[in-house]
Amino acid sequence: MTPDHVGQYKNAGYTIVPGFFAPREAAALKREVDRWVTAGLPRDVSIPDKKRNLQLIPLWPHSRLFRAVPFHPKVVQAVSALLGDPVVKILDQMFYKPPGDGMGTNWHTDNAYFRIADPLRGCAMWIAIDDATRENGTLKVVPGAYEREFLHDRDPDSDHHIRTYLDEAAAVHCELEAGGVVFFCFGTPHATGPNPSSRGRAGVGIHFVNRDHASQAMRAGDRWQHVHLTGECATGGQAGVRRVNLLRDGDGVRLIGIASRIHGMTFRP
Ligand SMILES: O=C(O)CCC(=O)C(=O)O
Repeated sequence: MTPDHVGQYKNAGYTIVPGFFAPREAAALKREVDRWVTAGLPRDVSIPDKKRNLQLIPLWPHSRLFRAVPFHPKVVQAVSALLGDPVVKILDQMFYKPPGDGMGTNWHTDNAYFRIADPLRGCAMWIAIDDATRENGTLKVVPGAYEREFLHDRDPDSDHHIRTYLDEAAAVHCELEAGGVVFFCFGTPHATGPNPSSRGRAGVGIHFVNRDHASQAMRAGDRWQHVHLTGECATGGQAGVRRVNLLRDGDGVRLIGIASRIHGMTFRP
């Protein structure tokens, strides 16, 4: 993450970082995703008779590796530079588009879900798990639109998503080899295309927010994680730390425990 990347993020609401993860790291991430797909963990969230759009959310209960990813020094440096400290990770998810009938995810902004006042103070890190091209429906973003208010409706193609409608003439197709990353802020409209190709394509989205700009719902901690990456509550993800993070599972009820036990590892693929 260079100053140019940070400048582009602040001006355009997104930035693309090819090769963010080293090939060895990218291969480890893909192994995890392949394991979930083979085990049938992701759920098809398209409505019946549509093409398939498989989603797994959240990821952290399923993978020590993905619990560790936010603590990767490169990730901490990047989100700290983009959002300012203290940074908290709140969510992770994976979308898998099967070959042939893989369906895109329609246009939306993450702020339609998260609702923070300054859309630049929260971002997604979208990781290309497979090479992501225009042909297999890579991530698209609309530059410079993050301050606009986009109305969202129920997404007729999905059983729980919402969507907006926009003129996508200005959209940028973020083509990336596996391991490349797009950072985009909560206000940036984004979508993915269908995957008519002969190979599956997966992307992982991890969401971060500057804690001081979090919404009331985020502070309440019922729906999203509070994994402190920087600031006085940061654990570093290492064993032996004393701070307790109250992390809750998908039902929003179970106290998961001490952050060091949850995140007690460094990023070692
Ligand atoms: O990868 C996808 O299909 C959708 C990604 C996305 O919309 C998100 O991470 O918010």
